Amino acid sequence: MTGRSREVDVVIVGAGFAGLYAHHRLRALGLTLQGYESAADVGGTWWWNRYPGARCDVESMDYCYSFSPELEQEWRWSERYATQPEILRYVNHVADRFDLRRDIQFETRVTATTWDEQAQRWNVLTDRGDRISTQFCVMAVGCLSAPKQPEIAGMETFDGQILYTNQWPHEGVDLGGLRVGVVGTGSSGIQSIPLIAEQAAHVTVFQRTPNFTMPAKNAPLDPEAIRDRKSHYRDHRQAMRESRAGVVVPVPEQSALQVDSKAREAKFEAAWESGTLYGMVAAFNDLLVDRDANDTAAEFVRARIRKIVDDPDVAERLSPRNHPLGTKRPCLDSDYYATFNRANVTLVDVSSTPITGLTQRGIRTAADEYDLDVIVFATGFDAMTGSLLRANIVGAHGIALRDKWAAGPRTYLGIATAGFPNLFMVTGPGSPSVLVNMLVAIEQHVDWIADCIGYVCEQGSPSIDATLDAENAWVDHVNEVAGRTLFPSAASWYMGANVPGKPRVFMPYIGGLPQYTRVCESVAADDYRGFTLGPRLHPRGQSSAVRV
Ligand code: N01
Repeated sequence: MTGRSREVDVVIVGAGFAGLYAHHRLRALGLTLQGYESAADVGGTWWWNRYPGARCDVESMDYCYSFSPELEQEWRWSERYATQPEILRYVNHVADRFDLRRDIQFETRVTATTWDEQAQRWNVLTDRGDRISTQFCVMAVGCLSAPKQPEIAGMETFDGQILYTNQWPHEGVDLGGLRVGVVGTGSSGIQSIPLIAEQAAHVTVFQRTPNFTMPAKNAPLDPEAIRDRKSHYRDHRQAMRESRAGVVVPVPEQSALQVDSKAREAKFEAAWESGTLYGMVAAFNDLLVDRDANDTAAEFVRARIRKIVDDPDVAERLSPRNHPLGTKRPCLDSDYYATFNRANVTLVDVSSTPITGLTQRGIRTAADEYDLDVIVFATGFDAMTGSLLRANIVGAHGIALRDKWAAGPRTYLGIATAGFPNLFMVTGPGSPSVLVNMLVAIEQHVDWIADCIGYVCEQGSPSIDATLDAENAWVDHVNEVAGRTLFPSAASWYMGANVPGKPRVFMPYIGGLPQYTRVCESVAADDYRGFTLGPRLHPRGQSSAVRV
């Protein structure tokens, strides 16, 4: 039913991995829930991103929920890196198994979220006319779900078909015999280009920034390896939680500059062959903090590109030189560099000759015009803040989140932001989020949020809000830790640099998952240090949410 007015304890925005787990966890507290999801079904990013080649770059057996030992035993992944359809099947299985669709209204976007000071509650409006009053809001909106516009002139003039990797048609697209242009060489472009090249008559890749990508070495999962993992899954999950990036990677102890070139080469070689996202950056302990050390890794990858790509000019154009390895999100690929050896693939460097616009027939650059039947934009997202800001959140004293964050996001622990009581962000800016295995980050956040809501209810208080002092100290810490690394030197989406006009602030927390989790746990153990409870509106125990 849409267009209704009612009251609940918690509104959960989003039905991807984060939103679904929030439903599971908060329902167990006996709270009344209302979920909203703009897509037609569950899955979040995996519902939208259906482009050819879309698959995860964290290993399947790590990129899944750990909250249910039964679930992890019964589900069987088929490949080392699962495809988007398989991940979506998994999400649907979880939704069915735990009856998680019950409180979710699909094809409904939250259009306004306003704090009512008097009632100490949020009023939520949707594009289908729903008006709902809720004590708590959990924003499970994803870090990479607000598509970024390509900012290219003349989009409406093109006579052919325009496709976006992040809104790929569900029925699929037959690119056979067509001239296809692909704009963008981040993870989405790098995954899709090899498959598009297998179908299309010709593919022209418009590359502004070459990216570092490593071979995924994807393969079917060995039944013996699955059995082995399942026999000690619980221990493995614990090891994941205790690891810096939420995946078990040996902790490097040596500097890249303290070993001879032969030993260094051997380490990089092993990392390259491991087919893991974190292998290269974790080969030595100083690759993300020392430019000279990083250069050794970057040069190893460039040498690999020269080895794979036949044409030395194309190899050079594919070679990243304007940012240290790992400071823009690295990619895992299947045959990306080798794809440029195909006769039907052309690489166009649009940093030296920028795209000036779309024309009726294709894409015009400062140097040439390319006739195309289809243009695929793999141009990315307004990362980390875009999906939160489009919910038009207005907090205490009528202050809009958009205004509060005009100079960049400010949060306490990446979970809360002062002046927006009872509003929780799952993997918000200022938390490890996109730098770690998202599934581990999501479960840690949702568990913390559920405990916090339980605490507020127990206290009989209508609200909880981060203090400005705690938030300022956390933001300083996030910046200070980032400042010790090479990350701020890259024009990355981590920095907001991919969206014109967006403030340049390093958004995720880079201190590592274990350190971050310890801080969250100590905050909770210390009666939610850095938060204040709102004055009781009713006698103790009578807040509108069900007591736990
Ligand atoms: O987006 P991106 P994405 N003219 O921002 C280019 C996750 N993910 O969708 O670098 C020309 O990385 C832009 O160029 P530049 C993962 O975290 C995961 O690929 O700004 N080019 C860049 O090359 C990933 O990092 C998976 O100079 C333009 C590209 O478009 C994140 O999502 C799979 C342009 C955008 O790359 C985002 O990845 C997919 C313009 N006007 C995504 N505007 C896996 O799990 C933008 N570009 C494997």
